[in-house]
Amino acid sequence: MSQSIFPVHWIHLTLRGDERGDLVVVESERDVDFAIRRVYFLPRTALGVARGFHAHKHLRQVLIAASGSCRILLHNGKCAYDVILDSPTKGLEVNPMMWHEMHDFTEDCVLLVLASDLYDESDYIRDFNEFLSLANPR
Ligand code: T46
Repeated sequence: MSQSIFPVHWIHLTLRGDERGDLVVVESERDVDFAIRRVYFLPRTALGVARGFHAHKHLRQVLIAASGSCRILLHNGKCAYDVILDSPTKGLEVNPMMWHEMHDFTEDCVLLVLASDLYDESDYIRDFNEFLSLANPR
C-alpha cells in the first residue's frame, strides 16, 4: 500500500479565544463522532521515551497535542505511517485495529486523549505479531 492512501483521519478544531489567549473546544458527538466516555492525558513524558505499542480491538480515540509535539507511528496491519501532532487544533483519530506508538515527545508535550469507552485492559493487543495476525486473517 502506498503511503499516500494510508487512512489518516484528522479532526480540525477551531481556535477560539481572544486577546487573553486561546481556547479550543471539543464537543462529544459533534467535533468527534463518538460519545466521549473517558479523557486522559500524558503530561510529562520523559525525553527519549516511546509509549503506546498496541492496538485496540474496539476503542475509538482522538489524540491531541494540547501543548508541545510528538510523533505518532500508525500501522494498519499492512504498512506504517508517521504523523506529527504539533497543534492543539489537530486531532488524530485512532480507530480500532490501528497499531500506534508515540515517539519524540517534546519536554512541554501534553498529549490529550479522548476515548469512546472506559479503561479495559482486555481491549488491548500489545503483541505486534498477534496484531498482524488479527489484522490479516488467512
Ligand atoms: C493509548 C495511548 C494513546 C489506566 O489504569 N487507565 C487508563 O485509562 C489508562 C489509559 C491507563 N491505565 C493504566 C494502565 C497501565 O498500568 O496506566 C498504565 C499505563 O498505561 P499504558 O502503558 O497503556 O500507557 P501508554 O501511554 O502506552 O498508552 C496510553 C493508553 O493506555 C492507550 O489506550 O491508546 O495512551
